[in-house]
Amino acid sequence: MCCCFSNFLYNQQFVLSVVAQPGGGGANLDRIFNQYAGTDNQLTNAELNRFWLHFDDDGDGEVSKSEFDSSWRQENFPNPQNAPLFFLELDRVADEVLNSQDFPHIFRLWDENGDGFITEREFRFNWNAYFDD
Ligand SMILES: [Ca+2]
Ligand SMILES: [Ca+2]
Ligand SMILES: [Ca+2]
Repeated sequence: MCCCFSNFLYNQQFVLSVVAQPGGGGANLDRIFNQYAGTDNQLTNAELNRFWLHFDDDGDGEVSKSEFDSSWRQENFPNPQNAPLFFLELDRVADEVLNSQDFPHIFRLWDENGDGFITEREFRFNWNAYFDD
């Protein structure tokens, strides 16, 4: 009984995750969101900063274009041929690096209702808008 129920749950989850994948990028998206959002299922400013800084290979607090391009490819994120363009979109304070000057702007753009948290819906919507071709 207990076992059947967990199988049932597993199947439900499986079906949901398959349905939720638009064009194959969905699995990555779920993984990223869950990894950084934590148990409350919402991204704070600090949590989104942590996501951007995971591109910072040399740990100098700034994401250079080459760090961004190579991490984007390594992570198997969508449309790596467009990574240079994504970098330009994210470089809100245009100085050819992504750092703490840019992150709050990106956060505000992605936090659609301005409540200080990015929900999975807000994240998915903006991720797809910015990074799908
Ligand atoms: Ca760096
Ligand atoms: Ca910048
Ligand atoms: Ca929000």
